[in-house]
Amino acid sequence: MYPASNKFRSALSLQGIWDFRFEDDDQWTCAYVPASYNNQVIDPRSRYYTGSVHYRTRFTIPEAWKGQFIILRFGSVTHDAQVFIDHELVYSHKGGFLPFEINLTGKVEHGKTYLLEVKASNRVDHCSLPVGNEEGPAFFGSDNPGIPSVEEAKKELARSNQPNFDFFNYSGITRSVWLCSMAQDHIEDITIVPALEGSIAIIDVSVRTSGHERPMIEILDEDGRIVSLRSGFKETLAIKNPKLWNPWPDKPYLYTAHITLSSDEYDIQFGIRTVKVEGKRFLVNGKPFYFKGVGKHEDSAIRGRGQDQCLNVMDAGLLHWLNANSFRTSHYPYAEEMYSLCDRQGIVIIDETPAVGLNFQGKKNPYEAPGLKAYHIEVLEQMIQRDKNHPSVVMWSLGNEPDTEHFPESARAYWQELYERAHAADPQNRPVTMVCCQNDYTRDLTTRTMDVVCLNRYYGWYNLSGRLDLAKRALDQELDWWQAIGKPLMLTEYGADALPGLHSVEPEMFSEEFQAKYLETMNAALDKRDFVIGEQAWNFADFDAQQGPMRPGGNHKGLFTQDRKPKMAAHLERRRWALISNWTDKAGITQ
Ligand code: BDP
Repeated sequence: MYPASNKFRSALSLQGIWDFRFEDDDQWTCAYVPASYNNQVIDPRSRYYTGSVHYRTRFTIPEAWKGQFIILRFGSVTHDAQVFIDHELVYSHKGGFLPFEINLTGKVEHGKTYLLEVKASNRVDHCSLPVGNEEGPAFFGSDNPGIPSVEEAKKELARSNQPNFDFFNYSGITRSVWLCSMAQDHIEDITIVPALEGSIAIIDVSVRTSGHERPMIEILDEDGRIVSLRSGFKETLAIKNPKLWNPWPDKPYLYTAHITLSSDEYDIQFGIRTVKVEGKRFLVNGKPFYFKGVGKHEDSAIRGRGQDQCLNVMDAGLLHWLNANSFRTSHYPYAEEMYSLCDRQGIVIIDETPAVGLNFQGKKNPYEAPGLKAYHIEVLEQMIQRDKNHPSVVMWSLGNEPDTEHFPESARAYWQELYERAHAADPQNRPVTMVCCQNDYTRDLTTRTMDVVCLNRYYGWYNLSGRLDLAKRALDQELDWWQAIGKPLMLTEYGADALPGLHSVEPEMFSEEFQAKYLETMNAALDKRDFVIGEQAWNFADFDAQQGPMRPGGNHKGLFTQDRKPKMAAHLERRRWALISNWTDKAGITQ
């Protein structure tokens, strides 16, 4: 559970400037935690370093924590972490986007100061998530296969980090580090499942504790009034005429579950809302919902992928400004604080695992990587466990743009198992999807098995480049094909790079005019289709990517620049989305 401070619990943040060094250095320098080190540490190695770096700080266990249960919690370390206390290895963790906790109870003395060291590795490979490409080339290398001198030089690439994904491989201690204390008898986990029966909300609350005492469960409204209460480990509570959590601009009403033991208490905010796929519709609170929004990244100029609450508040505000209602956490689970903010701001989230890059363009079957599936399931289940109570989360994305074309049978078997695991792991049983790469869709056996068909399409950009007339025709033809599949569909990515300030009288590639025209053209194809339940432009803002011939200073498909200034396309979407209600029912049967 997320760290809390109250009359029984303490959470001390270890944020600040830590000692930092690259693996082979003996000298320490400084790095701020939480943040990626790549931009802040001015060193020629910082940007494209491959391997491990070390961080070091000291912490003291307060005298007042005697007899308490004590944990050290990392929001995330990208990608792999080894944690040492006074030079002794106490924990190893694989994966860069989810929290981990180290139980220090009984292992530390009160009043004593300890040296905390973290060794963080940023290597990615065929078995990591996100996926690295051991052979190279990088995602956007123009590698002209076959040139002997290039082939010779490329052998060196295999030794370095070759991300098989289009975002910068930001590394380090990227999210908050907390030292937490609570009573030995404490609340370990809370699960909340809301349902609606007419005008009554039925709320199942399960509480797991470390002891035997029955917890008290109270539900408070936004004015702090108790609206329902019971004691027990697994209880059903009812609220008459509940106020629902609805996406902005409706009110995202939040109740608080206040759970108490004689030695502990924990408050968790939750919303009463339901989600369900029915026929061609995506229902939120029983009403057809239309996704308007973007794919995002955790990305900013100085902190890199480092947790940044100020930026999150600004981004949520800009999503409102756009008249958007949703985003996808492309291509990894984001910092927990963003989900709580979206609960409050009424922003709908498609929550994605870090499974990006399972695609080697047919040169290799990605599904044969040893141990990958088991690890993927572990990450998926941990993400669902972490985010299960957030009303903002309405759908799980198992991964982004895997190969479903060259190894269609392996793909179907692999993703089917993950799909089932996601449904089984989610107490709220939200819809599950996997985001489909632009490919020969007629060969794809997987995408159609998901609850919602989610497509990333770049007609007019990576193919039929610049020819929006033909791009529209091609998208239309493909949408005809999906229509016959009979599932709800959304575009989870479509867009064009626009270099901010580059203009052209006629829309030409890389100009702001082209980006706006591109989105307008594709939107027109979506508008005609009753089974299209949403549109998420790629991307919210320009973001940093691996260097390459198509990435001048990063990926420029943002509606905003990296420092959040709107491009022409942002104004276009803002005008468009003002006219599309959240509750647009394109199939038109209910209204
Ligand atoms: C898609 C990927 C996304 C990329 C985007 C692009 O899902 O990560 O950034 O294309 O090329 O293939 O801009």
